[in-house]
Amino acid sequence: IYFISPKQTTSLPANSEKNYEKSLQKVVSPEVYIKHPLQNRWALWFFKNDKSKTWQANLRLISKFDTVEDFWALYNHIQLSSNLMSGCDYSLFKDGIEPMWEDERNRRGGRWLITLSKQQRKTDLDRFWLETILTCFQKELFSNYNDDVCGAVINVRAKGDKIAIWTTDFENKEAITHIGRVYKERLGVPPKVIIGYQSHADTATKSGSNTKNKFVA
Ligand code: MGP
Repeated sequence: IYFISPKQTTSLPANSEKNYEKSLQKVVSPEVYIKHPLQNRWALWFFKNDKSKTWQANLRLISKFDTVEDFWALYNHIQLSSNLMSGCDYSLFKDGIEPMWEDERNRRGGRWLITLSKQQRKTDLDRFWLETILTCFQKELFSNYNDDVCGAVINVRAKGDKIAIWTTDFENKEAITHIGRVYKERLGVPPKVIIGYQSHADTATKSGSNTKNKFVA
């Protein structure tokens, strides 16, 4: 990154605006004035549990962004997950995909689920969620399987918080196992701790409290 010293600016040709702009382009790196684009445009959603309304009516779009700078501006402006009331969610999804089972891109999909103990809200919740978001942004991490990623969800719950990455096709074993392996590694989950992948269809129709795993990592 180069900066213009006062000396340089005064020595620029005073008569030509074009020349001035050209000189400026030479000395100021684009890094300084161009925001860093993300591979996708993302939408952040918020869910607040109001029992008088339907599940879908409780879901609100907060904002969309497609640069690193706009993400941090938003992230620094909103509450940390650990400060939210129980029953709330954040969902971060690629623009055009609604954060619900019913969306065309989620209908046949599922999620890698991280379940946290109550104690982990203090120690792990916020950093796991941020790491989940940054993992989704980094295209090269999921390599060829990036298109399978739909988004990520955090559920703040009294019984234990949950974080998940949602993918589009529960039959795409290759993509799912790759994403699961990378995700587990990124969070620093010890190898002996098993995480599970469940289809939304199973989650939506489950009768007991546990949905069966289609895959584990
Ligand atoms: P939840 O908020 O995902 O988990 O689902 P929670 O609160 O920990 O509950 P548990 O059942 O996993 O223990 C709670 C309820 O919200 C579901 O049973 C559905 O009624 C509703 N719900 C959740 N999701 C993600 C959806 C969705 O995508 N579409 C619809 N229509 N309802 C949903």
